[in-house]
Amino acid sequence: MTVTTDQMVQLITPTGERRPHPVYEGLIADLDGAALRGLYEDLVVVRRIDAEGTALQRQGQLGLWAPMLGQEAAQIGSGRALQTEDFVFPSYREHGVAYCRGVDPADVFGMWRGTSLSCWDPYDINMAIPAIIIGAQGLHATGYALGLKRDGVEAAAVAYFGDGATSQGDIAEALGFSATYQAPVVFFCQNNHWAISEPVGLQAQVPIYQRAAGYGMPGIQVDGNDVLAVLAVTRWALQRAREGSGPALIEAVTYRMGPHTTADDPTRYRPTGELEEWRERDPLARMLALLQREGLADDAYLESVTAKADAVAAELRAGCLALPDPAPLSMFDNVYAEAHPLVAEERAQYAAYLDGFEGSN
Ligand SMILES: Cc1ncc(C[n+]2csc(CCOP(=O)(O)OP(=O)(O)O)c2C)c(N)n1
Repeated sequence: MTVTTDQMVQLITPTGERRPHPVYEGLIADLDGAALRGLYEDLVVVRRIDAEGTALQRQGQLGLWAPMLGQEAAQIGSGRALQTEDFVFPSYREHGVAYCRGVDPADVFGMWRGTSLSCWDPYDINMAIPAIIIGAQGLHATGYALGLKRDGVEAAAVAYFGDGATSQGDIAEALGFSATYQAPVVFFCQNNHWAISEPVGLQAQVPIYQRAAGYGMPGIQVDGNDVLAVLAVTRWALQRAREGSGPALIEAVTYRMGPHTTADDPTRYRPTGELEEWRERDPLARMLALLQREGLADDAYLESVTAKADAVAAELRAGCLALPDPAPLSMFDNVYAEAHPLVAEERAQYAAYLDGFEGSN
């Protein structure tokens, strides 16, 4: 079941025509030809980053990968709405957002390759490490946003999560608590239609964005395959959060075109024809059609986009293969900010265990 409504914000039709909107059109009025071309380049590059992740996993270089294929516009539109001082709390699928935050290519794969317990230093890019516990990041974002408010900092926190996460208590608590305290947090739900094998319609008896009303915050449903609409809507929600008007819930309606992770086989649960239906709404094709209509996509530009994607892919691959194996005991280093007796004991036990191997000294 596809839960969309006629309230869904859309600024580009699937065939690349501009669609007027009384509120959100004005929020992207600053985008000139160069900016539009930049957004398309971003979409192509992050699709390539994602494909590289899948290829590396298939070649045995990564243990696992969670593809974002199909969700590029939701991630680039929202990621490009962020300002440097905003702080992102992602799930495990936000590779496109990480790219917008300027992640070091060498850091993209650390957790997936098993050379690190996370992917990046959160304070390098103002983005927390990937959350594997479904929905936990909603609470982290809310707490961080309350800190921003108390410190009087004009910035916002953003929590990214999937449709399945809305059934998790943590998200319900985060929505309730942030509304009570008017925390500057934007809840960005990518409704990609599947929580592994559970279709969204099973758990969402009303469209997800409508739940916001019950918490006393605005809820907006946006076409998640329309990069301009997502950018406009996220700019709006972030700005009102930064200005002290409290949280908002965005539901970006998109589609996971690949498997849940490289360990999943969606042909076992996906109805026949659904993928083909969503291929017609491909976020990259839509933006390219817009550029072509507006005379912004000549051959030289398209070649430059391909060259950029090739360069990023080559850098990522090299960065991945060069990731150093960690010292085994380093996994105990960042469990707590300060020394902890239980961690110290576990470290000592593990060190003794490693010492027991022949040739270890
Ligand atoms: C608290 C918790 N329960 C269950 C899981 C197992 N799990 C991993 S992904 C997933 C589905 C998540 O779906 P959704 O929130 O829609 O995000 P998507 O993967 O589609 O981006 C589940 C249930 C988990 N990681 N954490």
